[in-house]
Amino acid sequence: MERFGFVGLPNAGKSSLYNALAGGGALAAPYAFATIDPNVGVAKVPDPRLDRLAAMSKSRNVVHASVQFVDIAGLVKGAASGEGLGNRFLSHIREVDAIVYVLRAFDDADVPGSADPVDQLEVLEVELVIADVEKVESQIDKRRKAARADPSLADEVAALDHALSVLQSGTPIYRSDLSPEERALLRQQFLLTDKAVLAVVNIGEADIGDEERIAAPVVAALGGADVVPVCVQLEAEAVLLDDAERAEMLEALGLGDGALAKFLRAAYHRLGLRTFLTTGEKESRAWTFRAGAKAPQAAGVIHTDFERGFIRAECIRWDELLELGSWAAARDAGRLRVEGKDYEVQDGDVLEFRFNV
Ligand SMILES: Nc1nc2c(ncn2[C@@H]2O[C@H](COP(=O)(O)OP(=O)(O)OP(=O)(O)O)[C@@H](O)[C@H]2O)c(=O)[nH]1
Ligand SMILES: [Mg+2]
Repeated sequence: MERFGFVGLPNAGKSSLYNALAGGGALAAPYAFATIDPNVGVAKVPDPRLDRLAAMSKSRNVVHASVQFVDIAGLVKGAASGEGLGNRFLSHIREVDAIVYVLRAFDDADVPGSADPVDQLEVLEVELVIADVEKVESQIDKRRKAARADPSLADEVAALDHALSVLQSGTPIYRSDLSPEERALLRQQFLLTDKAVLAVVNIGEADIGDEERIAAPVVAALGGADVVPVCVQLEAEAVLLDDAERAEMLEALGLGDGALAKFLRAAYHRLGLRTFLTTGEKESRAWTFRAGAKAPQAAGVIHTDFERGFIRAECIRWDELLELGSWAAARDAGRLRVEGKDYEVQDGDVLEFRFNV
């Protein structure tokens, strides 16, 4: 399963965010390094399309897509050279597929630390960039030597050179001008800043309603990344309530289905993950595939036999199906498309596979 990791200064609210997503379990405390070993959790990705299809089919079982998230220890200035929890912490970041910066914007006299999210982002990026510079420097001569014997490695060396100059100017790879081809050549280095990135701006309760203004400087600093303002404390409290109470509380605050739902959807998307759906009386389910996958690969998510023996897929968009009322009605109306092995599955497709093994 794909994972994203929370990266932030001590007391930014990483463990509180973890608790909000996992329903508790992590120590959240107003002192630095409350977290030492990472907490790993799983969250289901809210999907109103799935809920509506399940209602249509009167499904006995509903299965959401899910993602894994890791609450990592706080990072401090100098971490790349061993300050705080140093390298131990960096190795935990290396293992995740995407980074979620948790940036504190709430004021609380009882909780030490900066409440300026852009300042924090800078500290975090500098540490990750320094670690990457060291990594590339340690590899580049070896690869250059190898390229002398094997000229096919020249492109990789060029990519490392480019990466090094970008990193040395203080720019993380994720917002550099490195091409997708260069990034592919760098993948085996597992650089910390060569990952997908999102940010959660942890706002105070008093700032609900003013999220956009507070998040704006982070949006500007991160360029294209998803930035989701969340009042983490409140979401962590809300998750402990039952569904009705929770909905009422979020409604009263004007938070809709909650900032967490928005965050999870953004994280899922940023990881390159997409959803196709299956629906029936027994079960409605959201299945995860990688953007760009063809029909047989998507079938393989359900079962390897489906991929191996793939014949064709019957397909309709979720909202069209909903409008028609049932799979049988869609078939009768001639609205089920028949797709072959070259079909690129789209987010929100409802599929049934024909296979033969
Ligand atoms: N007032 C307020 N306090 C918060 C908020 N979010 C977190 N806190 C408090 O801030 C303190 C630190 O939160 P944690 O979630 O433990 O922070 P962390 O980022 O995991 O910290 P480390 O594990 O030390 O790196 C806790 O006492 C939380 O209750 C918030 O939105 N508002
Ligand atoms: Mg913590």
